[in-house]
Amino acid sequence: MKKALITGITGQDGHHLTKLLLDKGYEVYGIINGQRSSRLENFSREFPSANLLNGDLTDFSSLLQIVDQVGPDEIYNLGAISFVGLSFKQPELTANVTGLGTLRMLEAIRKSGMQNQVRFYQASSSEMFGKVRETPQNELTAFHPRSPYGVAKTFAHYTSLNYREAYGMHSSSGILFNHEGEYRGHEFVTRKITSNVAKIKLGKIAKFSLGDLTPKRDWGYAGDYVEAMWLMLQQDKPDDYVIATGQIHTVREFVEKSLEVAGLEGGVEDYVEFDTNMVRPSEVDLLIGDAAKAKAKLGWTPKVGFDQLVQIMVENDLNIESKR
Ligand code: F7E
Repeated sequence: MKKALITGITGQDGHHLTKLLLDKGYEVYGIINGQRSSRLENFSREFPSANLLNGDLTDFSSLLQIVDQVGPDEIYNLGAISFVGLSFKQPELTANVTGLGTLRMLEAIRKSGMQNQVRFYQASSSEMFGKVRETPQNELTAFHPRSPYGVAKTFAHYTSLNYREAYGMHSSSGILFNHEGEYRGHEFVTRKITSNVAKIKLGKIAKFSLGDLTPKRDWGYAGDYVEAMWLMLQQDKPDDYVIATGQIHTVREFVEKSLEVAGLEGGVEDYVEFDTNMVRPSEVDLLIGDAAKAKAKLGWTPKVGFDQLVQIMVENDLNIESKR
């Protein structure tokens, strides 16, 4: 039975990946930082067979000890300060967890003498493209990050590449564009929209607030994207892959579609107020990915499109909100 170790296991992607790996017969281990949270409780309830170990990406000795103890075949490094807005407020913490955390995990693999056995997945991000140099973005597009988060992910991406080249490690990075779904945190714009639209539909609130409605994103479904992570680690050779839908929509269009799915009449301005606090010091205006390499080499294509994604999220939130 293969063993997989996941950092960030209780997050959105950790949730989908744990399900995928358990279904495939893996023994799943995850690192948690010892703090109780509703996310952790929900996760433990849903996946009682997943083994949760205390450790932290800011604590090298805990990572070394866990890698030694578990002896994993595959490590998925999903743990990060992943909210771009927060990274502007806590840039040092973001650099430490999201950037240096990756270095610590790779060093833990090397120091445990397992660099030839372990396959490593790094959760790289389209935020590395930031102020985009070309459209659509692919694996060869130059990076120009626009946030402390994007900068930290760029450091982590190149560190993963360096460990591949310097030590021959099977270390692959998925440059994932925005991916959403029913386990998305409420701080991200898609979930913020769908949960508030559900509350409006149920008469709990009349309006909610958002920042800039003009940014364009390539939104996919997280359940599809974790399959790409797994596929990367099944290849003979490590490599980097863009994972995206190739479809682009504005934040405004996400609101419009959500209102339509909920059956709410009227326009965006009838329900949304502008919140200046949500405007970022530097914004990423447009992201759209070209996942041709992933299609050709991994046989990966997204199954869920934009309309279905919004439908999944709105219906999920209507269900949750109707029980509260
Ligand atoms: O923002 C705008 C905001 O926070 C999307 C993370 O998973 O994907 C995600 O990063 C857009 C931005 O995601 C609000 O300014 C407007 O332009 O949902 P988001 P993100 O920053 O694109 C990448 C690939 C990652 O790797 C990240 O970890 O929406 N926006 N009004 C707002 N955003 C938020 N959060 N809240 C608002 O009220």
